[in-house]
Amino acid sequence: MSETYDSNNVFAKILRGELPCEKVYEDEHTLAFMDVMPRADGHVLVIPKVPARNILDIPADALAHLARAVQTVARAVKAGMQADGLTLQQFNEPAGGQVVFHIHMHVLPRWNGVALRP
Ligand code: DGP
Repeated sequence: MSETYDSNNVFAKILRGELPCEKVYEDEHTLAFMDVMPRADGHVLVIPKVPARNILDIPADALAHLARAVQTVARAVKAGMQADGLTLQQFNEPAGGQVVFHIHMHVLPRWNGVALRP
């Protein structure tokens, strides 16, 4: 069963303007900003503006908006970082590696022969 949404998570605070972020993209439904612990140069996080903990509870329309924004950001990151490719990652619940409990997609530019930082 999915857990409930906690509006005190750091990404909710970023959305409310209570914490700063390095914004790279925003539209009516989504926000994208630089990850503070980047595992690659140009590591961006994309989040929906609606409160959703992870893939288990996000409404379908918000997921569709998120997917569209991820594609927009991925294209911009690949071009802007002159990357050879991209890795998308999204973690769900502590057992799945999730640390911040507002759904987010990692957009990681990749270069041939270059590993992600741990
Ligand atoms: P995870 O839930 O496992 O996807 O990890 C959370 C990610 O969010 C991790 O890559 C670090 C990043 N992060 C955590 N706190 C902040 C913050 O306050 N600001 C930003 N920009 N990123 C954060």
